[in-house]
Amino acid sequence: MNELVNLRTEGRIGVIEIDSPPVNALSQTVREGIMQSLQSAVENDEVEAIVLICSGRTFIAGADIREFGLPPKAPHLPEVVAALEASPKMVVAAIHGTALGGGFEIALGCHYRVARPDARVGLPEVKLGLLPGAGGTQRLPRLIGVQAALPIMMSGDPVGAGKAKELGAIDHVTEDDLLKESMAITERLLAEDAPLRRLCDIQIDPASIPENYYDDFRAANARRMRGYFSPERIISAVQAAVEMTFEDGMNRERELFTECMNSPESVALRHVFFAERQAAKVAGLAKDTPLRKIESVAMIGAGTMGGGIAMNFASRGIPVYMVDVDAAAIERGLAVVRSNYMRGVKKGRMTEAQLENLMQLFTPTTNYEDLADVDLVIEAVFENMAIKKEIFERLDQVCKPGAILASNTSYLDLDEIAQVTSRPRDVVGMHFFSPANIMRLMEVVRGAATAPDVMSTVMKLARQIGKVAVVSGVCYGFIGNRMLEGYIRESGLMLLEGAKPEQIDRVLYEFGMPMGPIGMGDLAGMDIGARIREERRRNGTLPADERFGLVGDKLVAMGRCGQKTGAGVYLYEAGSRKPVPDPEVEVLIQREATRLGIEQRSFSDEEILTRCIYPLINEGAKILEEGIAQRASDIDLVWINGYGFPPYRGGPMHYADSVGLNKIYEQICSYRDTLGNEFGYWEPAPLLERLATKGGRFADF
Ligand code: 3H9
Repeated sequence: MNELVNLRTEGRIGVIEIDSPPVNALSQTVREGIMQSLQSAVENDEVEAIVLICSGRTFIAGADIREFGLPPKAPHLPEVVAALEASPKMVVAAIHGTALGGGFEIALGCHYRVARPDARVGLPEVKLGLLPGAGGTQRLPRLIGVQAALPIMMSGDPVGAGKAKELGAIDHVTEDDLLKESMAITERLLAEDAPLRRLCDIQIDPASIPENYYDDFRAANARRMRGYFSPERIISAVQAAVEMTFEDGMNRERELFTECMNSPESVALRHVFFAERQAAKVAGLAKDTPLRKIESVAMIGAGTMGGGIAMNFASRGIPVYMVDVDAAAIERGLAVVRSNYMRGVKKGRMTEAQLENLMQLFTPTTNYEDLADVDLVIEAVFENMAIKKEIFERLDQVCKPGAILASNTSYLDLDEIAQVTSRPRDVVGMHFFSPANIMRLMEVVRGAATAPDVMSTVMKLARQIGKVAVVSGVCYGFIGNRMLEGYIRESGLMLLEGAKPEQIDRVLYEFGMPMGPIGMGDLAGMDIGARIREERRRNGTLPADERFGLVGDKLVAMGRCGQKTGAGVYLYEAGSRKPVPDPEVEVLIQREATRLGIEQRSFSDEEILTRCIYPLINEGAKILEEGIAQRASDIDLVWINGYGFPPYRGGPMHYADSVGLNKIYEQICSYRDTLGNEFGYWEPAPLLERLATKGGRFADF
């Protein structure tokens, strides 16, 4: 029918086949092709029923996201779905891979659905800040009930074919050849004179919805919904499916979809979607760069970090050597691993037998000679250059040629580490974020000498273990921690200047961070920051500013390291994570402020926000210009996946673009003039200044 959609007849069945790589997204050409094929099939007297199938790796993965924001072109997707549903001849969807968003909505417009066992269906629009806008909010509740449909739309997670069949979203699951079996089922349905099941004809009985259902649902999903725009609109659309006629419900869905599409949250989330796919593309790495084989891994350092990292590999069946200075240290580390996996058992995600099988994949050893054959070694000992160098010298002696030698360092100079080996080409940074078995981010640090095949292997491996990998060049703290410095520094300075810890934390929480910077310090353990500052004082990289990290240092000296000691900036009752403001800390801060001649005053929420977030952006601009990050969207991913920056703000660089770089530049200059710039804290990044002057955006750099 056109170059992307084909119609052929097989006996009395018309087969509409979509072939639009990579994921059969519903571009205008595909929509038009479906309409034309459907019309021809309906007009063709030889055709009695239609099977809709896709070639390539998947069924339709949704509307074509690249078309969002452009002027819409007919035929619109809701019309295509309506045409399939209204077809006088039976239409059966044959699903493999993923039927997502508009793809699943197309399937819901068909009269029956057949799927392969490994197929998945879902409505992930919420992840793009949208709602299903081609009838999904109206048809799915009619098909499987509100209580099954709403959670699918709210989580956006796909449902496996088996579960979908149980729910009634799929009619048949087949292991056989999908097309043949779908045609056979269609023949059977024709022979049985089965009705054309049109979901638009179903009415939902309002009495089937329990009292307070929507409020209870909101309360249960409050955390997931916080700050997001579309979830409340998804609920409204589903309510419309119950309370209105199908036609009115569709109109309501359209209104709400348009609101979502125009929201800054959706623009930000769509940016994140493409950012994730862009990040995998590494400058100077050819697509066909060979990969090294990774079938075994060794962890140097079996502490909490090492254990967390190792779990990523074991969970994918890759055996891991756990190396530490003595057996007791390894045992402690493995006990933590076991207890982490045990949580999965308790939640019903795995059986105890599976846990035992996983534990079998760990081999404890204190002997480096055992690492002679491993494909990848990851060093995760604490941040001390001398110790790291010693370890890499040992690894250089024992590891086979071609083994990848990685460091999990979060601050140190990877090139200096690489130079102690005879093979700096094989050395790379794999910087995981804590807890390493959960956090999605991995900074892949590309050293001056890191070989292309090491980069491509680690990028691919990161994806295999479910991480979002972002390439960083070598600098102090790489992308994420380098930017963190200004954020934390300013929160500490504002404490000295009179801001209350709870106000600072509230402002950042309300901005969308999982918690504020002060609470985060208490959670992470303030001794960690204090130790880093001590090391930096020694090597002369800490600003000569007595205020820098002062509150933290004082508290740590008093034994107040944060939650783990029951007290940090806040107090914590035994067994509780709830921060309680402590008047004693207030007195301490006031005393230090007086000693340093700092006048205490009150702060507006706006000032707290900009003083914390703008240094982040300013540092991001430097990182971008220096080429430490490949692109602004990579920086966004680091902050979203490593530090909990709210995805619906698109990451710090996208947020900056949305605020306007001129506004940010002016505010930074104003802080420079009012707060002083003795230590260079408020020196605007040259790139920020340039872009601000010409009305540019980071996204275009
Ligand atoms: C929607 O449907 C709205 C409707 O309700 C209402 C409308 C009125 N469009 O992820 P991958 C590209 S909203 C355009 O690496 P995988 C992607 O950018 C939509 N392009 O593959 C990449 O391109 P490149 C609801 C898309 O195998 C390439 O395909 N649907 C789309 O790991 C490969 O992608 C969704 O949200 C798209 N819809 O995963 C589903 N999808 O090679 C979004 C992908 O140039 N998609 N691309 O970088 C996915 O979740 C995954 O892509 C999928 C495959 C699971 C399908």
